[in-house]
Amino acid sequence: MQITDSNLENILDRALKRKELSREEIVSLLEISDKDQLEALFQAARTLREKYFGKDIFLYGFVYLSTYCRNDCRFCYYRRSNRDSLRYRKKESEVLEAALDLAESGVHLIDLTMGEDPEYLDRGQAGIERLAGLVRKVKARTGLPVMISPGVVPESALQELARAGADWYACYQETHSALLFEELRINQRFAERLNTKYRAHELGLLIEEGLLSGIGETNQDLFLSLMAMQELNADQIRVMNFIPQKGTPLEGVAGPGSIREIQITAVMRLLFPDRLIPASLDVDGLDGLPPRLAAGANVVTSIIPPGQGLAGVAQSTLDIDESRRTTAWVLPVLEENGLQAGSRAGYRSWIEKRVQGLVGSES
Ligand code: SAM
Ligand code: MD0
Ligand code: SF4
Repeated sequence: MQITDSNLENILDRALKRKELSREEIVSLLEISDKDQLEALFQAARTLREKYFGKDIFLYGFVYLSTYCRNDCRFCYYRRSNRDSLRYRKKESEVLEAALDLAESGVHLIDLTMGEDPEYLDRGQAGIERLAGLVRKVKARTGLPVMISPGVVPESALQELARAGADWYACYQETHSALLFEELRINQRFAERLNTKYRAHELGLLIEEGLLSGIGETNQDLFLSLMAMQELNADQIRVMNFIPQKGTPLEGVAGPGSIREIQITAVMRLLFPDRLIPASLDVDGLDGLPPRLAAGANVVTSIIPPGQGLAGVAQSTLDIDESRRTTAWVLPVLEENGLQAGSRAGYRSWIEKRVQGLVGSES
């Protein structure tokens, strides 16, 4: 049932005061389809972002260092069995060059992402040390915080990565419906993926949790996910619309309308006003940035240096060699939207505060 304007106003008022919202209320926000009501939701999300972050937006450089993967996720272009997909494994020197380029362009963090590449993950200690070596060098050369997105790894590997100086561990559950998870992430274990994030937190790494939207989830499932993110006390949370990929079993399935991701982003901001919430360039490219910022996102991710043969994940090529996934294109968009890049010191201090909060915390 469509929510009334006065009910919506009441819910948004309470969200602005950080009062807890009920399951029905949260689901009703996810169900809004009226244009004016959506705008009211986005306005509230922007107000909360401003309250905790002012006009500051953080920028993440993205280095997809290996597109080899031992997994076969149904939605993913880089799934093991997709012969159509572009495969590469960047050399250390290439990773460093990309990271340095990104650092010079003004990003706040380098995200080192990979498929679950057997060369790194199935070679015991040697593979993990190689990965940890990359983290250490990227950190030393760029002087920037590093996020690592390697997929599911054992606790000993997390330890090694933390020792190498990784600040963040990103690993997206996609959905918190175990049933849907099993359909999407074939032969992977729901609990293992989730638990790895708890272990990472215990080791002092910040964590990013994420969802796929338009992949068969209901709004009740989304509610479950939001609660699971709260339980996990995730430091950064995200949602990305499913983009159908050539050569995969879901190739012919229509993706959701772009509003789905944007609306969920705004609801995330209401429930997690003080967390980092990305607007990824990896879904609708640069043109998709303004509506995501308008929905309360405060990080721009998937900034990729052109001309280096580096790929995106959901959009493997969109806007990359046109240089439109660069800070040079992103910064003017921030300004047009009344926003600005935060300072590096501001980003560091946000991280430090969150890490402090982890010390002695139970989650
Ligand atoms: N391989 C590691 C893993 O799966 O955790 C790390 C990188 S993985 C490629 C990063 C994320 O990209 C996935 O968790 C998923 O949320 C997102 N993704 C992959 N394929 C996508 C698609 N077709 N549409 C939208 N997002 C996608
Ligand atoms: C992004 N393409 O931020 C990246 C990726 C992995 N940590 C992030 C999904 O959109
Ligand atoms: Fe591999 Fe990650 Fe793609 Fe799954 S989402 S197939 S783990 S790269």
